[in-house]
Amino acid sequence: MKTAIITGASRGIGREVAIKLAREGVAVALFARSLTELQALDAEIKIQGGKAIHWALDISEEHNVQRAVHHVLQEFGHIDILINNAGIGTFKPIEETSMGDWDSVMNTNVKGTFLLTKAVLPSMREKRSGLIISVASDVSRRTFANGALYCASKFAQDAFLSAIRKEVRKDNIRVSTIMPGLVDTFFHGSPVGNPEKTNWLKSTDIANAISYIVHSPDHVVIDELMLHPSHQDY
Ligand code: NJP
Repeated sequence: MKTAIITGASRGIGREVAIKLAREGVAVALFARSLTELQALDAEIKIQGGKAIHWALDISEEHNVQRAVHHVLQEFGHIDILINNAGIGTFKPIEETSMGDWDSVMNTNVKGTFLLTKAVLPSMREKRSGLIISVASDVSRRTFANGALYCASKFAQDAFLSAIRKEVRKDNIRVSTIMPGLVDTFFHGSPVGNPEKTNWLKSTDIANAISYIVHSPDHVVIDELMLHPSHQDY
């Protein structure tokens, strides 16, 4: 049975990815900070006949990331897939952006991706296979006013993953980066289903893209996949 760690599994894209992969027969390890939501999702997956475990953590804390990955290895025996999905954003003029904003966005989007990737690599290298899929953003490649911090974090995340792709290919580990445009999730505190988000991508669109990568044959590396809602002006 294939296994996957999914960060940011408590809601939005990560939750949808976890449900889809579990239905497809992947054992899923659900990571996020909100224990109650993780417990509910874990139970939902099990009711549907899937296999799940969960671990509540902040992905920017190295010790907790190491403990969580260790727990997954003990429970599942191996890790085939890491999905770096957890992420946050703040959107405001730079003079209003605090050190606290800087630290929380950079620590989640960049440091979290670094810590999870670093933690899973030894076991993937040992079995000479693995797939690391990360949800970056279309703003890993473009910028917009009042988005300097978020764009900087997503450019950095993308650059980190692009270099890692070259570093780990000799061990048969594939690294894929998804760059979505606007997705109707809970991102930045906005409820799912707000009328202005009607034409946005849905979490299921991103889950389908991730499933496509997961089920691609071993000799195929999907380096990058950018997708937008057809109505987005970018
Ligand atoms: O957002 P949301 P999305 N440690 O808010 C978790 C990217 N993206 O699904 O910890 C651990 O519904 C949080 O869980 P909790 C975006 O940059 C989005 O849209 O319990 N987990 C929740 O499960 C991000 O990388 C759009 O609060 C942490 C999840 O992250 C990814 O898509 C466009 C955490 C966020 O769920 C998924 O975001 C785009 C931490 N420190 C890229 N901090 C878009 N929605 O339009 C947060 O280009 N989480």
